[in-house]
Amino acid sequence: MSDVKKEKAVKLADPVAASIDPATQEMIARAHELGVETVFDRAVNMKPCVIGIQGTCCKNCSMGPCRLPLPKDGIKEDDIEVRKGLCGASANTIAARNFARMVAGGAAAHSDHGRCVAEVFLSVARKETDAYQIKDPVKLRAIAPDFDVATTVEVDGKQVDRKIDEIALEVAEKVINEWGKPEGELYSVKRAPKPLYEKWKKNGVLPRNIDREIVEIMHRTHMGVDQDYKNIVKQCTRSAIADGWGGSMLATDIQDVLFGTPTPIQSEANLGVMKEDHVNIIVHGHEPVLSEMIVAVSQKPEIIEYAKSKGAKGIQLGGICCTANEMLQRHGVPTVGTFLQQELAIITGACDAMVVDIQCIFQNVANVAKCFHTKLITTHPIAKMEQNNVIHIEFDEHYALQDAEKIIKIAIDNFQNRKTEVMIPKHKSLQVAGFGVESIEYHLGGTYRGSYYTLNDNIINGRIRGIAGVVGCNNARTRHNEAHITIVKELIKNDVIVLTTGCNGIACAMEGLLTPESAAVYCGPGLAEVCETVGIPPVLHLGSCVDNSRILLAATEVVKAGGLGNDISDLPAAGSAPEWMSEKAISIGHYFVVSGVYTVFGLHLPTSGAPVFHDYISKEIEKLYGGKWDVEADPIKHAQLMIAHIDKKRKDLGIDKARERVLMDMAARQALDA
Ligand code: SF4
Ligand code: MSK
Repeated sequence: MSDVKKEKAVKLADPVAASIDPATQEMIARAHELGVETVFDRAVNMKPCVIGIQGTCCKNCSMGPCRLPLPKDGIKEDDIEVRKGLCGASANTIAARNFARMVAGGAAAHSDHGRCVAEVFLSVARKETDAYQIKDPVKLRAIAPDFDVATTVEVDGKQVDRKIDEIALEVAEKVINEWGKPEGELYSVKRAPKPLYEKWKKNGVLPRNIDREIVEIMHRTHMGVDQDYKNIVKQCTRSAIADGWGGSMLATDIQDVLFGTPTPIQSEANLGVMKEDHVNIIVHGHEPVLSEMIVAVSQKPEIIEYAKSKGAKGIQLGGICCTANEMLQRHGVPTVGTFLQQELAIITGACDAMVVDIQCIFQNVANVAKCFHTKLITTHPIAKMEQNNVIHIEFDEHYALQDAEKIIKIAIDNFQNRKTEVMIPKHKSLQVAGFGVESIEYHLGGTYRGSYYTLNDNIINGRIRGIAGVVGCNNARTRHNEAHITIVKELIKNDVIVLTTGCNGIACAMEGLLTPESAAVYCGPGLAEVCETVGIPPVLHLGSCVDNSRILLAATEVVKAGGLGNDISDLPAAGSAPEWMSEKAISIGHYFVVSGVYTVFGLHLPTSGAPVFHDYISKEIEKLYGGKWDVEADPIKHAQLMIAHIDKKRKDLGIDKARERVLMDMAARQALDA
């Protein structure tokens, strides 16, 4: 049936060693039974390149690849003179160039996603499409001032609200300009705490426009251009800020305006959400522009009737990766799985169509789909596949509903073509997702003060020890979900509240950590008390990869609420990507770091072959921005590093001993600030 049986001496993954998740283990075993190869098998058969892991292989010109492994006896004083590429590039230069190119790749992915959403918003504002509407005019009015767009106008000497259509058009034109405006700086960098903005200004890293910063990385890392690792890091800092505080933040804001700002919503997660007697449509990727339409069309009575006419009981939508997070946070569509479960969803035999847009899609899903009846549909002009079983239906926002209907009908028509016995694992968990800056304020803010004061008070009195942003992918080089779950459990056990996005959010959902009830089971007494009092989970799911911008803005709100210093770097907070794999993760990590966050990555960082460069981003950079990189593969040590950092910040703030709840008045807050 597949490649596995054809090839000789191919090792198969041990399901239990490959994942902590029982549904995943069952499906890996099922794949072996059916002879279908998955990423877990490929990971045991192909070893990664050691020099690539160290970050010191350069292929930026055809005199290379030049490979500079770390000498077994360590580096010497004259390292940059003796360990070098044909052009003389040192290990530091090569590792910094590779690192910067990863930031460029990640920033480009997030920001091009943002551009696509901004283009749809402009079409809506220009009334060129009626498939989308402005679902959250309140959010549009709230963000308009960030773009110097007035929300009121003077009439007869009085200020009255401007029409929402006028605001939309003006904001849309300003937003689309952020990718290529010829002068000035990005509007949204001013949303950062003032001291952070001043640090960026002083260090010359304020982004000018989004595209330019990415292009400049590609130029500066071309053969024979920038050869000073510190100067290269400066540019990747500017590009990372253009991602987190630019392209990603714009994507999040405009998606909220168009599709609605998420509010907490209940759903389920894991492969067990698929239903044997329903048409199962799985949407995978990142951009909600398509998935919003799929959700809308799948709920139409005539479409449900059509599904029934083909023998199905209904339509079951499900998501994988960040499209899952987008559909979950706004509509409660259940999550089928993380990045590493995409092939497994097809192997259930019940996936009638997998619809993909952009990012994190394995090319091998096409090979797996060939073994089943599954229709694999690509929808984005920049993301096609070479296999001949893939259908391409290019999604056009001007005909959004028609395109979505066409796709859903293909899935429905395919329901009767199932050929392999269906096996859907029973495992699924309840989850509450859909948190954001606004809903954290609602749940954890004082009702009469309407801000983050209650959260801050609970941090000051020690019930909440600190805040962790734990995000990012899965990686087949490590046991699926093990580091995600171990780290998050260790943090909440120690009263650290966790903000999550991306595949970490999905992993936590699968483990049942996104329910308020989990607080009593897994949290330390302080965090458990807060969660039980306000009815929130100890792990707050803030959405997709671009929604890491929500974490930046939530941290900014905590700073604004007072009592915890003047900048993000003063907060008892830390970041983590336990099982990272993508270039986007490196861009996110870097914008966390240069926003003042101590950020720990699991597995390894592609910097170990250049210890001087590694020291720069993991030590010296803290003096410039207040945050720094760290790397720790052991999940308990990883969490403990974060907790130690949080405790250090508590000590610096003078709140390390204040374990009893003290109601803070303004004078007390100011005294803490002083
Ligand atoms: Fe080698 Fe220099 Fe070319 Fe890189 S740019 S491949 S180090 S010669
Ligand atoms: S989907 S980038 S594997 S988090 Fe955003 Fe998951 Fe990482 Fe893709």
